[in-house]
Amino acid sequence: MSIFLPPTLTRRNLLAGVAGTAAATLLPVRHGLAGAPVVRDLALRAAPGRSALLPAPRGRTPVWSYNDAVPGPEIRVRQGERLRIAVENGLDEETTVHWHGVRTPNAMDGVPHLTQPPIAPGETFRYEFDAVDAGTFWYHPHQRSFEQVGRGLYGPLIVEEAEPLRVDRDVTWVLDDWRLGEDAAIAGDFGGRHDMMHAGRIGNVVTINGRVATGFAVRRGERIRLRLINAANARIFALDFADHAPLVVALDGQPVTPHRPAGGRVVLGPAMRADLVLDCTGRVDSRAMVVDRFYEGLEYGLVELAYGAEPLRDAPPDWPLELAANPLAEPDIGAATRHQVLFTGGMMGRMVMDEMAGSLGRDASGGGMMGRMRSMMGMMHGDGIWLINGMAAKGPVLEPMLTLKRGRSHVLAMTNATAWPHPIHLHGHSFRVVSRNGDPTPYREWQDTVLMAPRETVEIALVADNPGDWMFHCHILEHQMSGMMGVIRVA
Ligand SMILES: [Cu+2]
Repeated sequence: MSIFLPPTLTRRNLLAGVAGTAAATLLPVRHGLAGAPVVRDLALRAAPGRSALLPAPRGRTPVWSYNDAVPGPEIRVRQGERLRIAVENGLDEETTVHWHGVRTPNAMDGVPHLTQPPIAPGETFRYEFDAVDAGTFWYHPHQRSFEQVGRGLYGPLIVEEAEPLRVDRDVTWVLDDWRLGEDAAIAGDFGGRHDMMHAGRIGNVVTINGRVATGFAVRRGERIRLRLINAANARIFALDFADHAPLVVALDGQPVTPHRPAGGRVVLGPAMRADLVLDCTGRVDSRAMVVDRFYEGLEYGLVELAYGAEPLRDAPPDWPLELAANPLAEPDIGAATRHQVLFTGGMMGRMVMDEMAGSLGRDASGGGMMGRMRSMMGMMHGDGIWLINGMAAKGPVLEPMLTLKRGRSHVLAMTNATAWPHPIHLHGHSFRVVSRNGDPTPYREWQDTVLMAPRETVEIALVADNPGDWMFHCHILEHQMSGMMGVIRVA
């Protein structure tokens, strides 16, 4: 581990604030004739650059970025508008852009070889899709993501509601985790076997909006909509806002019943987002550290809320907290077709499978899964480290692991028979998380990426209403690259 950063719990200097993404907001050109959707024309260029991740006097870090900024420019449009985005590849290798969480037509989903040919160096690909859902989304390459995202290629995509939530400030924090050397350069050991077998590429420097942050200026009484996006390859965050009690109002862009997060911590696996309503209830001139507590024994202070001397108001405002629902089709659980999905592999994977097959053996209801797990025990060989339903993905062209009948409701009963957490992402759809370990979830939240704990079973439900071949994979990018992905066909 490096001597520098993330900031320690005792750090009190506020020299480096949270850099806004606003400076880099991409201002789209608007078109729109009566009756036609408003079209937003945008341009992104992926290319090598340099970025000041660390405060001076550290040098700028060589990165790969969009429009010479980390994160890439915040794309901000209104719900119902059409985005037309020309992506130019200024890298020395192929790339694509995936619009994470946005329900695009299949051909616009940005998966190389599956939905489009990769964009060659020097070439431009034009993406075009409608912003059907309001919410907090993001964009990143889907080509060698473990290195391209890891070197800084990602940016926020915000779709505003027709009637946005009333707040004093709407703020985006894109979280990332970097593995930097003493020279502030990114360690070049992408795709290392140890990272693939274990928790993925965990770094030693955490940034908010591309900067190591120490202070975030707030005012007493202020209400902030805080949009959190986890753009890290592998780091999971569990943010504790000290004496504050933020309300979660949306997850993965989709509105959820406003609630305090379980245990007071906002947990975000890679690719996941949460919209919080943060009422700044601290005293003037006080400080409160936001602490990331996910990895036990490795807690650190992410950023300090720094109260100014002037209060905005004495008590939190009495404004509505509910967001309007997006136009998602409601799955009919009773009529749904059920599918089993089993995740296996990784370090200590054999041990967990033995243990889980044993406990399922004592539980008559576990029958099919037990047989499946037993039959898979002989398959833990070859160069795939992670498997879905006994298959480790290899190469760019994949046959579907499941076909979902279009227009129908489906339940995916997923079992994580590994010793590691996995954020599982389905492209092209949002799904309801309906149960965990057999217990109904309190909010039946819509997600596009669901974090599964080791040994956990999770049921998700969706209407398969977006036709095409869709990626289904772990968003720990080192797990994805070493087998933990598949294709789900909607036809
Ligand atoms: Cu994983």
